[in-house]
Amino acid sequence: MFSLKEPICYTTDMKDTQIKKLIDTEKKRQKSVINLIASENYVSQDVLDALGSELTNKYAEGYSGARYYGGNEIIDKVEDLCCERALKLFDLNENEWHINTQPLSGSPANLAVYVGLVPQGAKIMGMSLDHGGHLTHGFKVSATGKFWTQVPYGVQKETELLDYEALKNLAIAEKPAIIVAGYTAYPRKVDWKKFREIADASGALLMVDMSHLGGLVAGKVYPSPFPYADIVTTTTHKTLRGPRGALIFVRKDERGLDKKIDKAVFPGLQGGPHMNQTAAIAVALKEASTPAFKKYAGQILKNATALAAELSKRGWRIVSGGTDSHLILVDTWMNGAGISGKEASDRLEAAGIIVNKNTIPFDSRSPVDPSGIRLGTAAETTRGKKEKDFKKIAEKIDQVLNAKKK
Ligand code: DSN
Repeated sequence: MFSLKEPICYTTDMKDTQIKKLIDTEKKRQKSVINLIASENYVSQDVLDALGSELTNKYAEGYSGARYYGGNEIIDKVEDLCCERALKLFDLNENEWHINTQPLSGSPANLAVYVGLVPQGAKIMGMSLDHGGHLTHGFKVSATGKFWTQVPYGVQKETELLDYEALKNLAIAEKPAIIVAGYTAYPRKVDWKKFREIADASGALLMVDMSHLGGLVAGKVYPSPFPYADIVTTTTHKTLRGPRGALIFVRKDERGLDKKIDKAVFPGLQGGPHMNQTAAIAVALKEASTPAFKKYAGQILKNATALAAELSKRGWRIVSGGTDSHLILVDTWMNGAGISGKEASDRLEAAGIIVNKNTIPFDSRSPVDPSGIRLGTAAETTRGKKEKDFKKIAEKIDQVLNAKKK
């Protein structure tokens, strides 16, 4: 059974002593720090066992029941089970939703959606990276910004929240082929229904990248995008607490989006799927369907609220004024009254608290040394921490960041 108390417990008996030593040292590092990286988590022993299994030996190009190599009878069952569990976890009907479990991670999953559905050169309307979007939402240094044209959007300056009316006007004016909602550094609730209306008003497809939110949606503590989206992508290793990997959910209808996306994943972009990874995702999906996981998801939110409130009480500016998720964006620079995001992140790391520096909306500084840090509560909640622990973490963060000024 998955233990919340000691999730980092894998021991190996490897003969390669160099690699074993590095793994052991990394395990020690993971145990010894407070991990507030919003996109990380600690997987169960069962997930690690599946990842380290003999399934890695098998080539399985194609999809269940239609492979290019022999010997895939058992592999088919693994993929079928993973698909079944993914649909069940998010209360989806197999007549309405198709699932592809093969993308190797989040970026290839998003790329596959565009390769399958968006004509080259057409417009992807996605949030700018510096406002909380992702590279694969059409940013210029990503392939998604080279083969397609991004129509960037952001948050409102005063509220640091999405302005749905402005988004609607932008979409109607630009006519993107696809609108991407779901972010890496937007802490608040997203109104998926409003995005559906915007997509309908502009004739675009609606894709939700819920990579950060997968576990929160599964635990029913964050609104589900499924009633509104045409396509939903998610990584499996963030709040969902599985191995690194990704899933693409596609609405099944006369448009045939599902078939186009399957073809884009294989043979469009990938060869053989990593079936050890698929099995590990299946394990995580089962774990995420338990009442214990629902409680875990709720605790993630309580912890994030407690962390944000305590930091705010201690004088730190929380972007958008708070959080509705696992994620908090802290403005550490505060127009020069505080310290830069890089300095904050370096100081915290030296004190055993791991975070990432992050731009804040309308940042006056550069992305390599921005004005803020991003914090997340999913990993430490897996280790059993509660609100009182996060209050102490906030106190420690405050001490470390303030030390500069003293
Ligand atoms: N790197 C992930 C994150 O930290 O949000 C997104 O890919």
